[in-house]
Amino acid sequence: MTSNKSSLEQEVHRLLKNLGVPATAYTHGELIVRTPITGEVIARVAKTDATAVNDALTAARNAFVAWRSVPAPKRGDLVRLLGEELRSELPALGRLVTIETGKILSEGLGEVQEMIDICAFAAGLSRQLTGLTITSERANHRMMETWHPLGVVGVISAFNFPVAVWSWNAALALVCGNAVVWKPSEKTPLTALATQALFERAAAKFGGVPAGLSTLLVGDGGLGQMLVDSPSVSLVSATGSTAMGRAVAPRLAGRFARAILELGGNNAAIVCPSADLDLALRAIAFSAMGTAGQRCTTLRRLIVHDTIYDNLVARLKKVYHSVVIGDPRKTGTLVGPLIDARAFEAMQRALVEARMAGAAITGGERVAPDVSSDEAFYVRPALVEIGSQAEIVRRETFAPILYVLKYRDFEEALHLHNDVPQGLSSSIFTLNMREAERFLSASGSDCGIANVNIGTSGAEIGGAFGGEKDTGGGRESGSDAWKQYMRRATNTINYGTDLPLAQGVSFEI
Ligand code: UN1
Repeated sequence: MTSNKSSLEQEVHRLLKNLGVPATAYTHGELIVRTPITGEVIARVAKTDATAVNDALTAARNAFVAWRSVPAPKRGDLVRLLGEELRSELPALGRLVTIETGKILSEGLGEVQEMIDICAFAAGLSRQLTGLTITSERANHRMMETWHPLGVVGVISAFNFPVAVWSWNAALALVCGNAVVWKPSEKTPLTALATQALFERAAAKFGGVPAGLSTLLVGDGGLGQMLVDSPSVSLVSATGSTAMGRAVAPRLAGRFARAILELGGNNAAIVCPSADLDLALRAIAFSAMGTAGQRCTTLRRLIVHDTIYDNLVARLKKVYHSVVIGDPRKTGTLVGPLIDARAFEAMQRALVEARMAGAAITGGERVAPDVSSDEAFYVRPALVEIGSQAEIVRRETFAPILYVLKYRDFEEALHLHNDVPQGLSSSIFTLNMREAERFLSASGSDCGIANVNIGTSGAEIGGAFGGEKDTGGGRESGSDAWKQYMRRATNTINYGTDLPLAQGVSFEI
């Protein structure tokens, strides 16, 4: 049996075993997992059935009731321990991220680093869940607000950041006193199983963690729907397409549950005449081609001033021709495979549509390095010069396509920039402070993330992460995103002997 396994499958099983995942979870299940590196099957994962989902939700609710009374800094200790487990298993989990998603090794490791960082952030935060005190209009009264744990938090995550997105939500949710139920992408259940095993190790070291505090549901979108519709779940944080968000949001609203939606991006950068082009070139290359264009923050539109257009585009073409595409495990590779055949087909359809809209395209073809197969899709990132913001440019295609547009006047650039349905991340490359400040102002970029002289992708965990318009409006990770995982109580305390009423109302009995 073992001898029939491919070397990748063997490696995956070894990694999972070392990370503490029982073999029964990945050898005999009905969910077939392939690596995008070669397209071969690397695991068969057991799906969670409906009864087990209901059991997990009941256990999570009970766990929440116990966990909310544990002092927050103590809860922070659990997350600190999780961070330590992640730190000690960074190489193994990072490699598993690479094998399961196809992102290059330094990005696989970077994803786990992002998890470690958010655990550190959340552990510190556990001593800073602070509310305001507010002056009262009444004598001998005091007002304040208190932040209480919320309930069960559902996390629905996508394949491209299969574990970091869970950690942004879970680390905060746990220190805020909540239980977490996680439905990862069915394309990436292995890294989720490994992360759950590391959580359980941390929980065992902590001791006395209520059963069901953090659980994993493996399966298709039906399980996500159960989370969305369950009255036990107070908040759902969902990452994925705008179409998914449109389906989820009204159902949550219908039962007055909270939503954090992190949906599609159509991120642009404006390159101004004064830009440092060497710096801009590197930033554009990473943002547009990195992760094979499969980040929600991927740079998808470049808006270039006509005086530097020819120079910049010529330099970009060289980079697009020479970028190393191939096995993401190999040092030197910068672009790995697309996640699957559907992603490849969507990319090709978008390129056909762009060509029909009059675009000139460099790249986009399938390249066949040694690892290529019928189930492994490597493409040269596409640079698409296009005269206007045609319909195809306004849609998010989750692939490495960079549409390049020309502008003459700064107002025109800002207009093009904001004239798309999505509003996640944005950048400006300029050394002109008026342009930079205008871009960051109320009449500048309309995105949740606006950067100067860095690319659109690769945000740090310390800031709030998310975007506006069709991106869904949610904020995760740093800053005060934690407040969404708690409920706020406003308290008024009378320490006097009279009962003055607010607004001067008189009510004598
Ligand atoms: C995503 O693609 O869903 O800013 C998240 C970034 C990463 C997160 C991307 N920190 O590119």
